[in-house]
Amino acid sequence: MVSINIENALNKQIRIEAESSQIYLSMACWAESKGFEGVAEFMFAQADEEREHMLRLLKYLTERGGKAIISELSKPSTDYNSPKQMFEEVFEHEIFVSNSINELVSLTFEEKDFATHNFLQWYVAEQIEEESTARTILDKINLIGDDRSGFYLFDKDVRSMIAKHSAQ
Ligand code: OFO
Repeated sequence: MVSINIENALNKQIRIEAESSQIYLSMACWAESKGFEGVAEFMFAQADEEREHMLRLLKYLTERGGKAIISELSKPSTDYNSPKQMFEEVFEHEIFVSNSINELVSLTFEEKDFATHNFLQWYVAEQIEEESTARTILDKINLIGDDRSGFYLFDKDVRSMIAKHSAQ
């Protein structure tokens, strides 16, 4: 059985993961509308992954005798100035999520809930992975600079990162 504090914190994280999925879905739509098909595919895959993260939390909470709450979600941005600005937002968002996971882990120590602590280790590792992916993509964008033809290759390159990311 989880404590009420852990239940509330897990529900907060369920909402954050669901919002992450919406954010990436919105980014996928923007990328598609601008002709960045590889980026759009990458974002659709990210949105699916975030939904999986949400479901994994929800199932764990239910399994431990807590009540999962499905709440309303904030509306994500629908417009971006450039792929660069969009991926900067991805990076910032993933740092925000990592901080939230870290707070949750620290709460499990306070509550002496070592089962939830173990469960959350998967998320700690996943966040390292996601921050690193966003950083790699931003590095690529910075290398391209203003070279418009470079964006064609960039788009293909980002598409190829989908398989690698989900295979891990
Ligand atoms: Fe759920 O991993 Fe990103 O946010």
